[in-house]
Amino acid sequence: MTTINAVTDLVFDDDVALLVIDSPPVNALSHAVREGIVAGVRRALDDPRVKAIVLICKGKTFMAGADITEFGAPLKAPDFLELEAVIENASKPIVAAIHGTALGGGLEVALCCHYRVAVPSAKCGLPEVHLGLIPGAGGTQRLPRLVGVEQAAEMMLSGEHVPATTLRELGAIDELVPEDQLRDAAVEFAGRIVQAGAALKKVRDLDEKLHAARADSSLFAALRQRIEKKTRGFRAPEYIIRCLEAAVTLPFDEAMKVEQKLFAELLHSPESLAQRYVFFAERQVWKIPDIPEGTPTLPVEKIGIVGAGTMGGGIAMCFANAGLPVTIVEANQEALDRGLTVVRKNYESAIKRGRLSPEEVAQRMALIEGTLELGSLADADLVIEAVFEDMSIKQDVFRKLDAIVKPGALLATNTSALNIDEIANVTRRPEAVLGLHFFSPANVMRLLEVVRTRRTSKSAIATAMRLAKRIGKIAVLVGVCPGFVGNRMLFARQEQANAMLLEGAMPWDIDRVLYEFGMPMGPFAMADLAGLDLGWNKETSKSATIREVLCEMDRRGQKTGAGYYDYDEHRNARPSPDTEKIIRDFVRKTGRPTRTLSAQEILERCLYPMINEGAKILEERIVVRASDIDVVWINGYGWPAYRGGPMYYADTIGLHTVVQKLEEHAPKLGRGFSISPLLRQLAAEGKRIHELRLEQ
Ligand code: 3H9
Repeated sequence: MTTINAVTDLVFDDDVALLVIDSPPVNALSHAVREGIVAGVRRALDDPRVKAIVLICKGKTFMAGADITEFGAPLKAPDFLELEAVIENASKPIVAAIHGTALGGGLEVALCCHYRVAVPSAKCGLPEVHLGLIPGAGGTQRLPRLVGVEQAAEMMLSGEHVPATTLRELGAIDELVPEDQLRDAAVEFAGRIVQAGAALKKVRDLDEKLHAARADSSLFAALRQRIEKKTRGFRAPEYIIRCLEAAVTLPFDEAMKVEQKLFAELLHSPESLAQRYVFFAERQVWKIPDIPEGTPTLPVEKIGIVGAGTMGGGIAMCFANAGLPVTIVEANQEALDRGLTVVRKNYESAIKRGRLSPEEVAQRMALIEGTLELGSLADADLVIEAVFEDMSIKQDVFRKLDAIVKPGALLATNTSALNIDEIANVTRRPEAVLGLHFFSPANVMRLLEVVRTRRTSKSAIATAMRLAKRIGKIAVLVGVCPGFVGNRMLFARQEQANAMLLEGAMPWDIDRVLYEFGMPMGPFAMADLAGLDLGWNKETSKSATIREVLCEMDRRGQKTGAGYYDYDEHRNARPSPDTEKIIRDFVRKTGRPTRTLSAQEILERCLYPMINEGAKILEERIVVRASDIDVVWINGYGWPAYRGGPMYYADTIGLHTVVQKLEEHAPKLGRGFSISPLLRQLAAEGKRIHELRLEQ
């Protein structure tokens, strides 16, 4: 074995040299890795014994891309293009041996190798789009030459990791090799190449797979149209399409220049900076200062759910999707049947959309059992309560569960706002009680707020966080406060949105501003979707708010065809003259003057109070770091990732400006409004908030 540098070795197997990369955790192509590969390839090329080279990685994965932490400064030589030229132009065959995930720059380097072998479990992808980037090391040019423009577009625009088995069929992988024999099989493959005197295949020279796109003049327009809605506000998807257009219209080297230019532009764009911040923020959430790795966790293999409503059913699907058996308990057969029918319908629509096979759905449904007996939960490891949002009902459920469920098992509530300390206090196991706040639809939304009470044990928290990862959620640990992180900040926004209606704005004026900012919808469209009658009671309704008046007129949202908006049969919303009249009449009765609110005022009054609330959440140590708040808003409420979350956004505006504007608007912000001392302090010191983390 020859050590090239700290992260690469050259190992000889007869006349094949294995260039072994060992740079945990994900073999990212840092400066040291790039340097090691170039030096290793050169050494192998210079060695007359060597007839072929295998590029292979140690650890859990092939190279997972460029080292994102290096993007802040110009890349030190050798850069990607130099490295790739050394590989592609090598006079001896180079074979990439892929396991784990070959992603981004990692896949791009593999595409410069003359051949690629992979184990069937390996996956490949160009996920740069999630970082607000495009593949910038030739991926936009080489991938379409191997798999065709449409497939390449799909991979780059979705950023999805595609199984090696699929890529073998598409022609990007030359051979699949047995799972536990990658090294030997790759050496054997390289030996065969040498024996056969096979050509040194350069992907850049291929052209055939581009023909179809050249012949289809409507391809790119159709692509743009298809992604328009989903990628609104993001810049990278459009740049990916431009690179593909270059691939089919320009010679390789010219098209590479287009890729380089667009990559460089994106690298410094505010969108990519924000998305790279989000990438690391989403990995920080798992790190909890007082709960170190290795904290003992409880085995969780059986789940119980109380309540088969929309939330209960969605939560059951989350666990069944991860292969965990779930028992759902309902109070009566009708509600249980209704709940299970909704679950089945959701799965059936997944079959229709090609997301799941009928067999997979059958397996998942078989994991979900419905019952009317709370006693069936006796041997569950975790029970999640998802009943009506009412403290006394929830406390009653917890009392019963405490008596039935085996000692030590965790009891969780899916409450979105209630005080979980008060729920825990009615049990004899407060240390095993916590909140698991799923977001609706629970089987779709990635966010999970894991709520610790004053008495939740560290082991219970560690167990919940591990379980969240297992079911594919992104979990943020939060403390108890009304609405926790997400809804508490949402309340702050809603209060202002409601107030602005009374000052003269219409629901669609406010929604439009937030939609244009990048949110999937504004507060009033969201209320219509959720149903205006959530928590509304016909008997006690007193026309005291606009919402109450709408409900009294049976305008209860999308489900009744009218709410703040009017809806057609396809649930398309249009501003409602009826609502406008209702609002104007309501305001007139209050005797308040109305005025025209500017888009800027609407934006500031919706977002700055949220930022202020976020700062209070930090002051109160409800989260351990500011970036956790951003993760909540991106994954739970559709805050646009290219704006990095409310706390990150605050820093792009400047805290000084945020405070100044809050002061300016203060008389309109409600009697209970006050500016967070922390926000004031950071603003006065010229500091930033999104990097703030609290010591325990
Ligand atoms: C690119 O390649 C650009 C090129 O086209 C052009 C260049 C000119 N860099 O996710 P995990 C860290 S852009 C630096 O928890 P998993 C991560 O922060 C890149 N660090 O593991 C974490 O650190 P910590 C395109 C990275 O097993 C640790 O590794 N590639 C990178 O759940 C473990 O990560 C991508 O976008 C990186 N590239 O998932 C792939 N990747 O422990 C990004 C990870 O301190 N990576 N880290 O918190 C992934 O998708 C996942 O990490 C992966 C493993 C699927 C590989």
